[in-house]
Amino acid sequence: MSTRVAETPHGALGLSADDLASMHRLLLTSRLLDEAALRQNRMGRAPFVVPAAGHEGCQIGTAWAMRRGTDIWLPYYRDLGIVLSAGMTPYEVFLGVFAKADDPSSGGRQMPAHWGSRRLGIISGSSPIATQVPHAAGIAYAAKYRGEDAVVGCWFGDGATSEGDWHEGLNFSGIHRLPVIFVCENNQYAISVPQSKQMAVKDVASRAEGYGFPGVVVDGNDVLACYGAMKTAHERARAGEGPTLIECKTYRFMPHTSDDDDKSYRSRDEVEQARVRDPLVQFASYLREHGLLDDASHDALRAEIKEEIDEAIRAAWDAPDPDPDTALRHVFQEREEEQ
Ligand SMILES: Cc1ncc(C[n+]2csc(CCOP(=O)(O)OP(=O)(O)O)c2C)c(N)n1
Repeated sequence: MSTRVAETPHGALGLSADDLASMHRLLLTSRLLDEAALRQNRMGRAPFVVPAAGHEGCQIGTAWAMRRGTDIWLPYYRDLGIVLSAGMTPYEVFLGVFAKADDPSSGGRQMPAHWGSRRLGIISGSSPIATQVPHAAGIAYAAKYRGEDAVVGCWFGDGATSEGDWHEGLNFSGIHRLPVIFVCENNQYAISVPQSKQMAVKDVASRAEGYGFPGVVVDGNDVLACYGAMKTAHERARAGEGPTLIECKTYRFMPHTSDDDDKSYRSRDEVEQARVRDPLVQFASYLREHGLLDDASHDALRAEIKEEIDEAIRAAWDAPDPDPDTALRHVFQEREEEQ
């Protein structure tokens, strides 16, 4: 006898089987794209990549509560799953990886993974961590002031919460009850520095109390739990009740970047233990339990996405490089005829 949708955990959250299929596609696209980008780096074709593997559950889970075209996205460098959810295509991601002229983030001028897209409402970020937090507060303030319906999503790591910018952004947002959601992807490390050397509290979420709004802890490897927390926060923001801080406990499976050697600060055993809780494996198990996935459909989906990624790599690799004469574009103001 089949379970009625409303009786399932996803049904209780208002998610349909189609929603779950789309979320699963995003999870797999993020993971396979991440692996492909690292291969491009090892082949000498991509100077620098930032792995996202392990974070997909909290990225796609939280992003799913956001509205494309209405809400504003402030991701950080590890947020491949966020920008894919916002609508960035694998081709656009690889334009950035290869620093091509049509890279939507910066026309090939920024480091890869410094996401931005005017079309999608993704606010371009800087390398200094946590600078997007006061930006998010300011954008949310503007939305509230203008009476716009936009909710601002702002993502960052646990290390970002050690920055003054982070505290200032949360404080301002709390005072003005702004429509902003702060999502901490707590992977327990800021490069090599473990959480215990960054803060004297167990949960980042507990810091929200100091700014006068709720802080919640969720299992960042549980896609539906992350979605549920973000959905509640989104409803609060739209109802004028102010910000929420969501802390997703997760883990980064790969080194910090393609230039990092994580063997110097964490054991292989620790990494293997964390992989047991892989958000993709858990989500696929959930789908199987509910009769929404089997081996054949999983294999077919993987093959289809791999082909899409291979094609994106081929097309992005062949795309034109930026014209050296435009190297200073977006750095200094240009005269009309130079643009
Ligand atoms: C203000 C500032 N200090 C230091 C750095 C160097 N840095 C780059 S990423 C990073 C770690 C950030 O860790 P976290 O916020 O936990 O995110 P994660 O990389 O773990 O996803 C550091 C220290 C920086 N970019 N900006």
